[in-house]
Amino acid sequence: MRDHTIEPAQVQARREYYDRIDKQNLTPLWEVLDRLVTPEPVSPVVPALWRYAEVREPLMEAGRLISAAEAERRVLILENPALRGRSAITQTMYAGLQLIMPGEVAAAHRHTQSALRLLLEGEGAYTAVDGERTTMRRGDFILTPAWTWHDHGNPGIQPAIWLDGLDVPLVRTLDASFSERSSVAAQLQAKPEGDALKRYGANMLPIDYQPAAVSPSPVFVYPYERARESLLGIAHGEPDSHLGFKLRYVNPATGGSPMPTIGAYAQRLPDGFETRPYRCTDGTVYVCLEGSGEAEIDGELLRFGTNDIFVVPSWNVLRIHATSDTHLFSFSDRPVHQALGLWREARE
Ligand code: 1HN
Repeated sequence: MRDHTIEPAQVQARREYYDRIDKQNLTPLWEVLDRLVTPEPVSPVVPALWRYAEVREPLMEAGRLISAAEAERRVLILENPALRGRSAITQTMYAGLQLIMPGEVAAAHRHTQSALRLLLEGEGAYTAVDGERTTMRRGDFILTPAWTWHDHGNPGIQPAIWLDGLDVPLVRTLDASFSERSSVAAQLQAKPEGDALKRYGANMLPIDYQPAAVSPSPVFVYPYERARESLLGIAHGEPDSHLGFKLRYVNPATGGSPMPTIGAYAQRLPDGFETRPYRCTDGTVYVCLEGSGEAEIDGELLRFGTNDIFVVPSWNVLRIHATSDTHLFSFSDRPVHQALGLWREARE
């Protein structure tokens, strides 16, 4: 509302009017317009960090309290402190830590929410996506695109812990959640392990492959080994002053994001590197895969080490200071912003 001087009687008359129309579910726009249409994003989301060493213990405790079979998915949700009760780490994204103990399976289901996994600890577990298994190694980025059947299992001897990232809050906002449980716990292995990576992930595509207009990547796993090799292989060049060495994961058939609603990134900051102040509209979840550092988010300092997870809200100014050679994985709803013409960044 623009500044005007008004009489006390007028103030009173308006208040009575607002109270009256309130009962008809009517609200005057002029009282809320400034909060709706802000000159720049004003996110209610707050910067937050989860130290792996501190969440690992309660997660292992969940392993003793409830089976994967009973829980369906044994996950502790990383809730943004400003969004408690909403299963959200940003306004559109969900993050959680999932534990699967040796011998356990998490039964097959599918849903319209898109999901990613990033293995943090314990090797030997697998995720199966539409009939193809992928054994998860640390740092591997694995997709379960919308409406694909997926189940997990751990035939190994170590507990497996990974980060789940999903577009749950976005799909909820759109009221577009559908899901289905499979009649079988574990999908039949219709294809040998590694099939998709060979067909689609080697700078080649099947001769007659045509991606649909809105299609997720046909590659289900982006091995960390490969991403790491790329990050190290470009280290001879000049790092970007705001981003260090940063690459985005792509759908190899389109050059677009791995999934329509979720973008994912791998970043290397050499020891001692300090990024210049940077902001973008996509609130972003970061995972430290290697190294350590300090993230300064709108002036708040968060110290992170390996396997720690932190969240940077939309349009918050981010600076990262690497205190050793640091590799960060991150994900966000950037493809949604970009598809809708909403994405912006600012570099100081
Ligand atoms: C889900 O399907 C998984 O398949 C993990 O492992 C976390 C969080 C919300 C909704 C579905 C999984 C999930 C989820």
